[in-house]
Amino acid sequence: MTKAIEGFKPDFLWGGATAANQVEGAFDEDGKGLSTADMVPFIPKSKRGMNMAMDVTADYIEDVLAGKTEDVFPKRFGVNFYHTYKEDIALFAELGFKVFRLSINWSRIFPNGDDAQPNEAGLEFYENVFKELKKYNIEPLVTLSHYETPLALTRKYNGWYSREVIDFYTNYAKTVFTRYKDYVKYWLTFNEINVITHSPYTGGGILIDKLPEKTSDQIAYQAAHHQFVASALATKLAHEIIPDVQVGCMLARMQTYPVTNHPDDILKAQEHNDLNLFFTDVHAKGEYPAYMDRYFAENNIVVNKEEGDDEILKNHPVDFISFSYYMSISVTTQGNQEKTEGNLVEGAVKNQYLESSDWGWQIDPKGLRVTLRDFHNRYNKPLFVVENGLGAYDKVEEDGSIHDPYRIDYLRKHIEQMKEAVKDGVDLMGYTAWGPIDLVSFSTSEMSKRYGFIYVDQDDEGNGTLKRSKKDSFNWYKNVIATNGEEL
Ligand code: BGP
Repeated sequence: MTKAIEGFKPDFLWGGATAANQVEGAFDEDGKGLSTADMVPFIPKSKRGMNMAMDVTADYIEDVLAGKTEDVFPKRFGVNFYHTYKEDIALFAELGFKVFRLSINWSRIFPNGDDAQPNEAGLEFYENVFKELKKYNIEPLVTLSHYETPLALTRKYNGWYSREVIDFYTNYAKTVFTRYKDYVKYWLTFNEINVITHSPYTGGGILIDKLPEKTSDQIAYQAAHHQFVASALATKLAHEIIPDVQVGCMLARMQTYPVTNHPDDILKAQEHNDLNLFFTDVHAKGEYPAYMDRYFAENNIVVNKEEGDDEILKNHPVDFISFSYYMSISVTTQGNQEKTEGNLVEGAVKNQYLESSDWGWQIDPKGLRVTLRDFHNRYNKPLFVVENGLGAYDKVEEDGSIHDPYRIDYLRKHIEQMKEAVKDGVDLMGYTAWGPIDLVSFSTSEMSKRYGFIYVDQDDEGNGTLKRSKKDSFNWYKNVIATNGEEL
């Protein structure tokens, strides 16, 4: 008997994704402590590299705290979601969202990370947000840590490099699981956990200049181990505290292709993919994959594990796998190929078959299908695409309308490929487009790099009325959801 080829399941979770530090603002209100994200400045295009967070040093932080800099910190103002969440959620409901991904800003709950008691005002804020979502039957999908380590943990312990942070994180997880157990059944432990190897400050709140005798890789993999253990312990706690809970890990997926069919290129691409998938391998299979032994040995990396760690990882794998997908990467061993602009991966080169966004990210919808098929075969667990979208400049017409056919085109092509992957047999739970409402860019701190269906009137320096308005893509996505992806 042949099995019918179907589209998205009837209960497919359509929605959008945000992070507290990029939308909330109110960075010092109601008892919130500073987080690592609050220290990342906006620097005009002419003066900057790719990722501001990569340059954060211990001295810089002390200078900021002492008021010695004139830098602007766009993530501190976000788009005012802290005060406008009701209005914004009403717009998500109008879009027909089944799910809304947000993060809890850890420093709203534990201002210093290691406080004995949580901050009640912070707990109340998210409870109100969840109540508002419930009104519209929108499921929250909550990230516990989205580049928002409490700054005090960075200054006191050097962030996730210290093993002590595991306890603070699990205490925080236990606090929010207990408080929100009736509201939230989908959780993610760490956003883009692999980013720690590209930026230890972003992913782990770590100041590498404080550890001059260690390589960045040594620091990042040790800290990643602490996060793996913390993630497994949080998974365990969630399973104990919340009925029917589902906990996922979250990877910044870098689908990597070989540029040529030279066997060296094939191998190089495979190695790149392995280094990326290491993070999902540990979460899904509950153990370190053998290929990392060689990588660690050849790069003089020693990961210190404590007795019992392996058991914790083994006993508490994630229930599902989620990832962000924006672009694919190409690598080669053959000659000097033209490098891609503005992407985070060392050695990545241009793919002649792909176009790039205004920020140099190579747009590749079919790569999403490739990734989904690979993940399905490798893990055989439910998958969730929790970030995807096009960062673009938008123009407001005189009559206030915003025409964004480029965004519709990008999303349509990616959703089409997801549908193909589902027909290929992939078990896909849902899709949350990144930044359904315009927000502050993670990598550049720009407001003008926009992803939203909903426009926010605010510029890179924080000037504007903050008024929300619908772009053309708003009605397009609304119809996609209403037809469960039938009409694209
Ligand atoms: C991911 C992050 C998000 C985010 C998105 C888009 O890496 O999880 O926080 O913002 O990328 O990136 P950017 O904002 O740099 O365009």
